[in-house]
Amino acid sequence: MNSFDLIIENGTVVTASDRFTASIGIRDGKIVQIGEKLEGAARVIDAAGRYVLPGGIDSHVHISQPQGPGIEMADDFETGTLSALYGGNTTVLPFCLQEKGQPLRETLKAYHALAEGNCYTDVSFHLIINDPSDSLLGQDLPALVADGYQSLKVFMTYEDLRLSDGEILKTLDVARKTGATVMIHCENEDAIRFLIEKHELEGDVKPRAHASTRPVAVEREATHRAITLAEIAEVPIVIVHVSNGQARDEITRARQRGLKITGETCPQYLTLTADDLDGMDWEGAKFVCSPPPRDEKEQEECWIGIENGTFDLFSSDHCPFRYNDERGKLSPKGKTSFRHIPNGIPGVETRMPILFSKGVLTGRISMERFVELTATNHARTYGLYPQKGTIAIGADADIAIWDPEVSRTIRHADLHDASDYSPYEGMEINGWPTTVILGGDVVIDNGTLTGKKGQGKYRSATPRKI
Ligand code: DUC
Ligand code: ZN
Ligand code: ZN
Repeated sequence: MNSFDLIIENGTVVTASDRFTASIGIRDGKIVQIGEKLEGAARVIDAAGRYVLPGGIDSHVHISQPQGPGIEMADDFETGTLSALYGGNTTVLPFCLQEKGQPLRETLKAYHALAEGNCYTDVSFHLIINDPSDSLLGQDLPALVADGYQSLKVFMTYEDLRLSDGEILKTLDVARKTGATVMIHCENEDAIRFLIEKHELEGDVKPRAHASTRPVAVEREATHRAITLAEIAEVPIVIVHVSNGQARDEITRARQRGLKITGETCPQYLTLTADDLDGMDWEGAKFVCSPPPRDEKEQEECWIGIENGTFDLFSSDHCPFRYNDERGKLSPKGKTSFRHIPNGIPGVETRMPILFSKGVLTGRISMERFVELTATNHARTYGLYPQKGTIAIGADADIAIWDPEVSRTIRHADLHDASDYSPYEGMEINGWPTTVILGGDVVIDNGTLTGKKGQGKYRSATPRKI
């Protein structure tokens, strides 16, 4: 009888802290041995010349989230996780949006029903708290955190989602007591409203105005306020999708004061600019997301945050809408003003190849830092470590084998999400994950899908230690 179901040999194994050549022995979905030369497996993969990394974890994706009337997100759990898998991810963390007044257990039940049997990767959920009533904060949320739903997002923007400072404080207080992890979307809604009205009065309604009405100051102020609220509530927080140097510096200063702030940035802030929203006709709508892409100087500031450790997480904020579609970016209402264009861009499949190509292969960051930014820190932050996010004995055998010699041009036609465009169309990329292993099963085999829908499972999370 074989000792292993699968051996991966001759590859360069990289974790957040180490790099070594070794064989990995996998049995019953777990990594059971790491050694110089292993023998006795049903299948052996020769990974010579390739990197053997923990499967990617994208902790910021939106899938099947209900939108306003007539608008539909492009991806469901099938297409969203399939696209994630082809981009080297083995776990994604989508958001479950609480409708106003909806009990959180009902919210979760609805998303579990959407995910069950449909996922190609493992999933774990974040909650979006939209209605922090006394009963939600007093009973429902603490019970759910204890049940393994340990992360939640609150918004400082979007008219129908934003929480007041008082509501955020009360939510943070629950997080302090329960060990929940709070992610905060930092943009000042009142300032945005003021600017939107001004631009519309001047007849400036094109997609580019989306960026002008959400300037850096709007994000910097809200980031500072979120950090201040966390300081008052005495709890760590995650500042998501940081787009610029000024917001990044708020995180740096907070850490210098001893606060535990986790920072996240995304590919769009390294590679896109507000000028992309200026496309012909309404093409700029393809790049409408919040916070918006900035300029080349701010791209560089975000790179600095990646290099110097201010950012702990590199996520996609995958939030896909179709472009040429009345239910997407070109909705009848969306064509009347930038303020009605659905916010969000696809990117779960291209997240890691972009950072690998533009960050690792250019020498800006090490392979170890790449692993930390794209897998390990996500597992640590959201209670999935060490089962996920590393290559170690006892961990889930979730592995992506990267070929640094592959050269590709990003074409949406080659991607697997259900949108109809990529904001990164035409970008030249070196390096791509060619083989992906989920729970010990080869699910992408040299670029060919061998995994099955439903193979990905829900994974509950462990709350922060309090
Ligand atoms: N901004 C968000 O906050 N969420 C989804 C997409 C976006 O652009
Ligand atoms: Zn957000
Ligand atoms: Zn988001």
